[in-house]
Amino acid sequence: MQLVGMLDSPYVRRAAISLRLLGLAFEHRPVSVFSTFDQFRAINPVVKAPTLVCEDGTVLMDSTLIIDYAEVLAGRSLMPADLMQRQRALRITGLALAACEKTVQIVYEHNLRPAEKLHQPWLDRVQGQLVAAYAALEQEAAEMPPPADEKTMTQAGVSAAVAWSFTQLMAPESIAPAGFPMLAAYAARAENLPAFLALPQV
Ligand SMILES: N[C@@H](CCC(=O)N[C@@H](CS)C(=O)NCC(=O)O)C(=O)O
Repeated sequence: MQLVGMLDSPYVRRAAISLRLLGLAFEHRPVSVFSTFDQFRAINPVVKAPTLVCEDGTVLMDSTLIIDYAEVLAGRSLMPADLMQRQRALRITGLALAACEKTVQIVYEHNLRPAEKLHQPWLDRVQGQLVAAYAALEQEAAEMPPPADEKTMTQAGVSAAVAWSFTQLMAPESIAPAGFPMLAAYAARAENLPAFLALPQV
């Protein structure tokens, strides 16, 4: 099984960390959707990271769908079974994914478009959405005990920590850590777990 994509993508990283936490063996192939577009296209013509090449050669994409497959393969889940706990985990994971998406949109607007075509009203809209996602995540983080070890790590925790680290790496001017102390502390603790240290974003 091969997981294809760079770990500076939060989607690739959450998938990679999840596979490791689930105890699944996989080969990580750090192929870029930008600098090695043709190599990526040879693996997946849609050029989306992460891409999972399954043992039978089937190509999957989208981090959430890859994690869904991995959980069935592993026979266990990083999501709680209890309905109310599941509802909360889904909310946190959704907020984290929205934060990733908004950060990616800011990065793409700055890095992929010519400077004269940068559209400030769009950036302002995305920035507002990013702040809203992190404000809600900060509220949730106030009730998330920092992970003591990997066994207590859930998908909500993985996604929230990966999102936070990604935004701090790629768009630090967008979100000042001082305004989000609980989330920053949670992510710092998560980043010290073996699975996070083994799969660094840089
Ligand atoms: N919803 C997808 C988002 C994946 C995504 O957008 N990945 C980016 C890399 S961070 C990508 O493939 N970009 C290239 C493109 O969309 O053309 C997921 O969860 O995997």
